Amino acid sequence: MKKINKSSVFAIACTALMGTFGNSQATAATLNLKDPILQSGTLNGALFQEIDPNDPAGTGVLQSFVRLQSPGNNTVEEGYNTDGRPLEFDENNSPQFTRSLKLSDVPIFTIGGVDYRRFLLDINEPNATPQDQDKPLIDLESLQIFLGNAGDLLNYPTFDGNAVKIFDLDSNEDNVVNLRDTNAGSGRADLLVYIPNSLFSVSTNEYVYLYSKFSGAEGGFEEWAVKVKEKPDTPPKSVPEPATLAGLGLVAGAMAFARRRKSSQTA
Ligand SMILES: [Ca+2]
Ligand SMILES: [Ca+2]
Ligand SMILES: [Ca+2]
Ligand SMILES: [Ca+2]
Repeated sequence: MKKINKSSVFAIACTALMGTFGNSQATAATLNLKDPILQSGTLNGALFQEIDPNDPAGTGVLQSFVRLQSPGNNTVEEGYNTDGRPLEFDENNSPQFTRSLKLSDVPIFTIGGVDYRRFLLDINEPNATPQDQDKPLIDLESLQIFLGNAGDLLNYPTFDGNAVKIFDLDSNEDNVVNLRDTNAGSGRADLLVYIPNSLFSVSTNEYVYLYSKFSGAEGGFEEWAVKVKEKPDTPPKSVPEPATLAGLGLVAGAMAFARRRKSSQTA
């Protein structure tokens, strides 16, 4: 189980309190993460945290389990992950990008003593233009998570009775999260979403279904992932540990130096 560093916990805890009190009067709560000032907050029990462009978290190749793209000039997109075909909404048809996801593959992080399952979102929106400063903005209108008894279920939202909804951003009111494509382009996550792990214990179904809906969606695809594949620059396992290599190099260097000194003295 991974731990989050204390400063992030503090930041999340503070914004959690702010969010709780700030939203208590609203009938439709909005978590505004589009402005640089607020980088994290809670909405209906979920924690949302933007990834700072300088933070190495989220770098590498995202292994998406659902990829969405608004069709044509439409700026609304929705969909969910499954191995089933044909797909119902705006999902990418490739089994590499839209596929089943097992709960055991969703990592658990402990924040402030509470366990959460973590999902990554990569937003892919156009850059701002002088005419339209809002192009990089996008709104997460819906986020629902289900546990299903097979990986190829279809027919959202009932899934023919084979899935149980365990989280709904809108379960109490019509909530929305305002977002910005902070890490421009695709291939780098923009947002971490933490869902309380306790919610996942209501069912023994092992397949996770994540349905999301965005508005203000333009340009490239949005994708959800749980894992980032590191760039393939790590050495193969047969190579000795770096410390061993360094030690050998030092010994060899010292021997060569001693030999040179000896030969220069005898000359
Ligand atoms: Ca991005
Ligand atoms: Ca946009
Ligand atoms: Ca909503
Ligand atoms: Ca987009």
